[in-house]
Amino acid sequence: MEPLIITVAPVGAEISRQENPNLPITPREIADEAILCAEKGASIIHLHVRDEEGKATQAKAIFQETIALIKKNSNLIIQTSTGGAAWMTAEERLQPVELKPEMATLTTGTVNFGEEIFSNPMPVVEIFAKAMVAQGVKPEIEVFEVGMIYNALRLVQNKVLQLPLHFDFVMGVPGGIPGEVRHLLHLVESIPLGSTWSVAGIGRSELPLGTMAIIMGGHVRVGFEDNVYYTKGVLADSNSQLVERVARIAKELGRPVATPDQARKILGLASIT
Ligand code: KMH
Ligand code: ZN
Repeated sequence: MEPLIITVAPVGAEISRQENPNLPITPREIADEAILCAEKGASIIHLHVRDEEGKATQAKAIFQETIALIKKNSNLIIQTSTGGAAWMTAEERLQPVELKPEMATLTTGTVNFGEEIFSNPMPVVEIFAKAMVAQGVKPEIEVFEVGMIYNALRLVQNKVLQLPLHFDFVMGVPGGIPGEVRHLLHLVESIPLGSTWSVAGIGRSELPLGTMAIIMGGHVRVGFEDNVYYTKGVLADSNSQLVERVARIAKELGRPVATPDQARKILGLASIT
């Protein structure tokens, strides 16, 4: 099996310090956390940023500052969010792609998101996909529901995107596909042969689904964006604690953990250092 790519999603757009006081917020805090995660085995950072008040923002300048700090002390693959927060406009969400990160997320459909709607009509998805292709940014297809796989494949049919695609199954969002193993099996069976995939289990599904992915040859995303607990009722001290656990389980199961350059090779990224 190829080495395991661990993605860390340390911030997200929705989590606050009320839910976990260890949430990194400023560019410096996010970068410091990212570097610790890299030391523990992460090879990709799925990046959201916050403004001075701690509110989610897609402002290019804050992304730029955070990315520069991360790159100074790590070789992490930068994957900027284009999901942002559900209340943002599409124009706002797309801004970080102009910075030409190695990767960016591309959600290929609309989904209920707790009390909100995470809106991604296909014309908007197509604009996002074309912007990524134009900037040489590899999309990670964010799948909150099985239909989103087929929407992504329609973009391939229409020659907007090319195979092989890399999918991330975000499972357990209230309103999206539940974080259950039977659904993970169905998602994996639904993507074309030669695709790569990772799973981001929300809340208590993070660990079991991540473990399944290690066994099945997929990849794993962990971090406070998805889950702020280490075990039931016990908050995680840091994102790196969650990364370290996945790396440890992978090693126990005989799966090596990818370096960022190994991850670049697996994902077909151009920029092997
Ligand atoms: N915050 C969610 C509404 C992404 O980063 O691409 C969307 C999200 C997905 O987090
Ligand atoms: Zn995100």
